Amino acid sequence: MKRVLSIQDISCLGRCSTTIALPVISAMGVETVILPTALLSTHTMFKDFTYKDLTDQLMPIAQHWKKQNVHFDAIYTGYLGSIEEIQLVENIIAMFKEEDTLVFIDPVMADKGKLYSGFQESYIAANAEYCSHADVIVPNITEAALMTGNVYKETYDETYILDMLHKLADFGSDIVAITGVSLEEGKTGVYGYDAKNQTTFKVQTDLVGVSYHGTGDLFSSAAVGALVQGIPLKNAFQLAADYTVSTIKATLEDQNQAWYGVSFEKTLPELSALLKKYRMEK
Ligand code: PXL
Repeated sequence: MKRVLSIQDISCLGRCSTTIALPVISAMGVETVILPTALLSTHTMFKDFTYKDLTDQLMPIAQHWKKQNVHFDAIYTGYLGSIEEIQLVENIIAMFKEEDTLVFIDPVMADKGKLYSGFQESYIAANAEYCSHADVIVPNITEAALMTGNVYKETYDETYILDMLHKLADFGSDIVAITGVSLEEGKTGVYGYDAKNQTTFKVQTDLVGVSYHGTGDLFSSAAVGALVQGIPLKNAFQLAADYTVSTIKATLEDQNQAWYGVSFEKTLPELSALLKKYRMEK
């Protein structure tokens, strides 16, 4: 069985980061080891959330694992709470990265043109430098704009996206994929660049027109779960995008939906079906 290390916070209530990565990647038949970067009562869109920083736990936990000779097929990082944590996680990646370990970085820090609560401007440059340690990075448009120094735009054209893809590729990862890119009416998706082959790729899904918290984490988790099982890049992203859109639609239909996240539990059977389909196409 493949094994992924997921490094991100635990937001106890709110369905994001670890509470998405653990069930979603596990449901894809992949062992999911978690390294929590912080413990929050909820994610940061709630008012008055509690925050217990776990920076001092990261290295002792990693060193204990090192003694167990554990191997990770992928290391997936999401929300990291501080520049200090970024630096520690860089060391942890160096400790565990082997030739066949995929390093997948979701540089979580912002959306809709704004940094998430709690992040300072200095975090942007640190996150950009951190991306150089990845094989794959998946910023959303806001994160891409912040890290490249481009102006954040709500309406844009292909040139704007391509310019950011090339600038992001200069940070050093092999694959750069900007999420939430909508270049056609009624459609959204991922616009990617493979720096080794100097080729671009696009993945498209329906644009549902509502946005829910945690969809980025859902997309990344599904993409990691697919990639680590050898599903080719474009198919892995298509699977993740299809699963995310299907979950957004299911959330919209859910009479009892919670405002704070997606009802991804409803669509886990669909994820299994998608995985089966793409495994057969492999
Ligand atoms: O979904 C990204 C995310 C993860 N973790 C925490 C967050 C957010 C986004 O706001 O607040 C704690």
